[in-house]
Amino acid sequence: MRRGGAVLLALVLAGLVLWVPGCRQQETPAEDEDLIVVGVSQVGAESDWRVACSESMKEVFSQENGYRLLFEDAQQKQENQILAIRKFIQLGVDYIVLLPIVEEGWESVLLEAEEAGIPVIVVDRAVDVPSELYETRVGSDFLAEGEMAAAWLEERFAGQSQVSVIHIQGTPGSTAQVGRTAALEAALGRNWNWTLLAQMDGDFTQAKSYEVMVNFLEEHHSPPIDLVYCENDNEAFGTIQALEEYGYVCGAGGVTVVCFDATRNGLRWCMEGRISLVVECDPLLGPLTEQVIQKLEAGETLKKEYNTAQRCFTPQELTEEFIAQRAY
Ligand code: GZL
Repeated sequence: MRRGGAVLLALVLAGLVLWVPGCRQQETPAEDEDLIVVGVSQVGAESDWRVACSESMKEVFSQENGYRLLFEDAQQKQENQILAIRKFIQLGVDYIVLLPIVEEGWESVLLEAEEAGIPVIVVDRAVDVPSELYETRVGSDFLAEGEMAAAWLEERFAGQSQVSVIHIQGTPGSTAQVGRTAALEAALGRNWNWTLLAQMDGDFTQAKSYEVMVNFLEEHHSPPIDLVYCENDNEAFGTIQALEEYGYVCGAGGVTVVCFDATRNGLRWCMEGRISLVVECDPLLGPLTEQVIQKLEAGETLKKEYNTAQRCFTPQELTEEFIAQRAY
């Protein structure tokens, strides 16, 4: 019996998993005992991107595909992720998939997973631990994403004598925030005529970004703003809502707003012209994560990182037909 099968049995006996014999054609314990049990610790549901990412994980780690998925939503609290990992260890899952909220604070719990002999796969953001504590990371190159945005912005503002910038950051200490911030800060260093008016934490949510932008506009009596650099789509939604309430025009001839993710909603706001540039960051990480598990099952050696591709979108190239057919 796979270790995971013992987990399944334990879960059923503990009443944690409803054993529904009728839910499959030939329900046989042996078949279920062959399932690969995967414990997924997810950040939360803070953004459209995160919701799409979770759906991708649930879709790929299905019983039909040979998996038993234990999915834990941490409500954006690292302590809940650590509790979830410890639960997975106690249950003796076959694999732990960690989507870490921030980079720091994982060494002790990943040491526990290593001591339990459970492989850990890091997905999306990175963890700052000795590399032997996880098999690989599957996710984006966030610095490269930011550099794509910065290059477009330097062309957009070439020749403009003064550029006033507001920076809405993602969750402090998350790899997406670290990489996207580093790219903007490098651009600020290269362009002496760019002035950073404010750097505020939008925590990747629409509500927090709206709140911090309203507070800024109140406090600074709606100053001239040329560029708002938002570290995800949802921050752009909140920021633009606040700017428009204070009489700003966002888009051509007004405030240039750039953001990251390229969810359908983000692309729609860009097609309408309110967002000037969206940098794609693929949330559909389930299939790549499953490929990694299959490689581990086959005893294959892994690379330490598998990056997803990304591209930029501007209003001119977007249509409703194109957006509607997008997978997220
Ligand atoms: C990026 C991911 C970020 C998204 C946000 O890979 O970590 O977290 O950009 C999400 O939308 O909240």
